[in-house]
Amino acid sequence: MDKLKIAIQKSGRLYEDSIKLLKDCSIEVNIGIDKLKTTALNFPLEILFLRDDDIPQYLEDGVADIGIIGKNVLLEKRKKIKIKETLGFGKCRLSIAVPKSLVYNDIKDLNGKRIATSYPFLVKEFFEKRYINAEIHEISGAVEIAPGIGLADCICDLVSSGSTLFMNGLKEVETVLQSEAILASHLYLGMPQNLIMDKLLFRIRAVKKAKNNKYILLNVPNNRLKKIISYLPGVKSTVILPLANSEWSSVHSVVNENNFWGIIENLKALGVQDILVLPIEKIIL
Ligand code: PRT
Ligand code: ZN
Repeated sequence: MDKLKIAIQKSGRLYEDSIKLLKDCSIEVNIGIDKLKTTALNFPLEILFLRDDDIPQYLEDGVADIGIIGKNVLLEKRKKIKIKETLGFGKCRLSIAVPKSLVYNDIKDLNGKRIATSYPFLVKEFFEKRYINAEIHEISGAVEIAPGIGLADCICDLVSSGSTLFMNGLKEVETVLQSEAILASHLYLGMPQNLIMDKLLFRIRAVKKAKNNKYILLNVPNNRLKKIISYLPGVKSTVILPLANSEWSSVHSVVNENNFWGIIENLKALGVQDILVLPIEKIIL
């Protein structure tokens, strides 16, 4: 078959963003009612909708060629698969939390404790590396209620806003893993799957790069032009266009989201005016 098979979560926290990623890559997907699998309309891609926990095994077996899963699931399952790209969504952390009332000084306070988790392997590894001797109880869901019903002394679970822990009278004390969605693949892809995956990766990287950057246009007094453009990295170099008012120029550049506000503050202080900030759809270098 001349298509690349991608496994994505059938429903849940990664579903919407996985579909959006394909759309951002200009891949049109028609999702039928049964939602077991579908074929992209304008790219050689077959999409399989699965439970996230099952995806690593399907990737190892080659039932799916590539898949989108949380790094937490990927590392816990320990299947023989390759990480191809981090995707920047589904961000969360796998954390240890204890009852609020427990006085917690450092990790040694977890010695001898019973800890409930759906991530027994990652927790065991975390404790072993730190010489902590705790009793791990594997449970598959509603981990946060375990201390309240006397099943465990503390938990290790995924946290994003922290409100679930708060509502259950727990506080976060250690981070085991920072996680986000990952694109992973079967170890040995044949042809043309390998080629199609590279094409898809090329698009994903262009989309990711665009998301992390903004296009900015600003009006700059000519006497400070040199100084101002030294603050603007641009993709290759900054664009400078003359304005009708000969004392001013229009400057166009691309600025990374991470240091965006710092750069804007510096530019304002140097007398830049009329700053326009535009989203970028794709960056292809
Ligand atoms: O049905 P299926 O098995 O496919 O889905 P699932 O129920 O196992 O997974 P799902 O949809 O809950 O999560 C899929 C993936 O999303 C996870 O493997 C993570 O990689 C990622 N992710 C990101 C999260 C969270 N954020 C998250 N907050 N997964 C789960 N949670 C849960 C957490 O377990 C806890 O119950 O949300 C609660 C905590 O959230 P806050 O905001 O209250 O801290
Ligand atoms: Zn799951």
